[in-house]
Amino acid sequence: MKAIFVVGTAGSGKSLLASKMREHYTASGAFVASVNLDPGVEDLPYTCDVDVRDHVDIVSIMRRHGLGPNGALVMANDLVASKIGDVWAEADAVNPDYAIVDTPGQIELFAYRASGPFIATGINADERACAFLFDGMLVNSPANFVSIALLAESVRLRLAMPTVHALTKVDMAPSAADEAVSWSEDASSLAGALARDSSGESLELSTAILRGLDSAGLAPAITPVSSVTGEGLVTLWASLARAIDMGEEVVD
Ligand SMILES: Nc1nc2c(ncn2[C@@H]2O[C@H](COP(=O)(O)OP(=O)(O)OP(=O)(O)O)[C@@H](O)[C@H]2O)c(=O)[nH]1
Ligand SMILES: [Mg+2]
Repeated sequence: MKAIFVVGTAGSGKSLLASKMREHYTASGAFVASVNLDPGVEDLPYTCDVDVRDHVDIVSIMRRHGLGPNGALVMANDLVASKIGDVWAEADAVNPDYAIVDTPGQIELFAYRASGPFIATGINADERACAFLFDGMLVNSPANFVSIALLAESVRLRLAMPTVHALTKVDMAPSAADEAVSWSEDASSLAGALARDSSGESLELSTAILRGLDSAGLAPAITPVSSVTGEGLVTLWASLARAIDMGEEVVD
């Protein structure tokens, strides 16, 4: 089994992209299991084969602990780690070629909590890869780009998986997407945009972070995609295939 984790900030397009990924691998003849790790989601745009909501029930958490929706969501996300063994056992029983794992919007689960790496390494997969999504609607300034790139690296640091970066929703803001892609390809154009857009301490800080990412070879190459028009998806699938192969090389 190969496992692909779809990770990104809340609303960045994880679930819709996970549905397109399912369609892609199914069309290429593979057996796919879609795994939902988001206990708070109501509707999913794909058929879910393994669902954390069968193990963590947010409505009963609200009732039992007298919590509102936000408090219940925080508690539900904490409970995901304690139930993950059951979730992965179900995925193992399905035994797909690909498990596509849609993750919760609370990205701190993977970026900061101790349970993130535990969740990610628990699945019985031969190879793992991560698709990290930059929300096309958030990457609207060079400082935001740097900030999300740093978050992407925090997640990579924790999950230690080959990672591809996608810029989502490019159909909604095509010219901003072009700009963000040019920043991802050329650190000096990003540095120039930072200098035009900010000053003082915030310019110093964002420039220092960019320098750190760039000198470590970490400035991410991002593939612009739209899950609505399909733009860029073929390129993303190709990068994902390379990332999964990279995992195989590491294992060998
Ligand atoms: N126009 C456009 N809308 C998109 C695209 N991808 C996602 N959306 C929309 O953006 C909203 C959020 O998408 P989701 O796939 O639910 O995002 P998510 O990251 O799973 O959200 P959470 O699980 O709540 O963190 C939905 O209304 C989607 O239809 C895209 O490529 N283009
Ligand atoms: Mg979602």
